[in-house]
Amino acid sequence: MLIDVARAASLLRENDDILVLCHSHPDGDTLGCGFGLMHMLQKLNKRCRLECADIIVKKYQFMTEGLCDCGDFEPKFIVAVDVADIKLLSDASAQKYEGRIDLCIDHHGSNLHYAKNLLLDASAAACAEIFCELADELGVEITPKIADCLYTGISTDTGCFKFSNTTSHTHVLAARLIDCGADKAEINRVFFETKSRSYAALERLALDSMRMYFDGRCAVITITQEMFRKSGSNDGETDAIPSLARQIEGVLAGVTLKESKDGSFKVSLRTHAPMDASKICKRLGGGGHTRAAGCRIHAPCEEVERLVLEQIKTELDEIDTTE
Ligand SMILES: [Mn+2]
Repeated sequence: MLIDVARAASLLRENDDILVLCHSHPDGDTLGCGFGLMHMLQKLNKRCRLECADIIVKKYQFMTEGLCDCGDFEPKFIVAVDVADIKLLSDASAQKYEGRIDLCIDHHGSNLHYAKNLLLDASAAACAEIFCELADELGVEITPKIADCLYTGISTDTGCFKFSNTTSHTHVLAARLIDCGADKAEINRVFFETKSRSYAALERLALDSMRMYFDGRCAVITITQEMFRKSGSNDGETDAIPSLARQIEGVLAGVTLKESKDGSFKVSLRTHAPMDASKICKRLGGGGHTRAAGCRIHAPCEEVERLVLEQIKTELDEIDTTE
């Protein structure tokens, strides 16, 4: 059932022993919302715990400061944040929590309505935007720590306010978070101006792998497990890779094919107008936003690339005929 912010706030107020779920391969938005919500709930003296299927890398550690460990309780209320599809929690968690998620707070238009209650704002650039309003409805003051969490969500999901999803409202909310004490310069330095040496090595291999198609309108990058081994990098620091292909002049569709340990491929698609990334990924079993979407394909690399290129070609042909 679709609900509004006030209803979501009262559900959270009425319940206790709350489990907060973030999506696997966590990013700044899902963790900013997750930990931001944890801080809010603890201000309301609730017991809560956050769960994420993958390791949370060091740069997100600051979000946990000041939270207390509520121990291992049996959850009575389960909230998923920034999770469009229950499968994005991880296969194991999807099985475990199927039919049990009480509330989902999300900004993906492609949300599959798997939760009992869904607070959805597809116009929000980041899910964290919704949490600014939620804090007000909960009557929780936005502390500097909460501001840091939510600002990180907004900044990372908008590519530091550069992506087309950024609205004037995004800036208004970010301004408010700065007034509440968000450490904007430090957050943006860590997330946008800093690369680990292993990541820099991976980025070089990624750029070396780039192939161009369709008169330079599509660029494809492949990240293999072998590249992780060679560079010393890992899956936890690949957030910035998908935008690389789209940065090339003339590219409308930037594709990243990332090999998982099980041999399947996570496809990330970043587009420029008029290409609809969400539409293409939906046809391949995934989803996302208009300019940033993804899917997972269980097939060898060449086959994955062929399937994705086929869909992109269809879109390009359509664009050509409507022009
Ligand atoms: Mn998000």
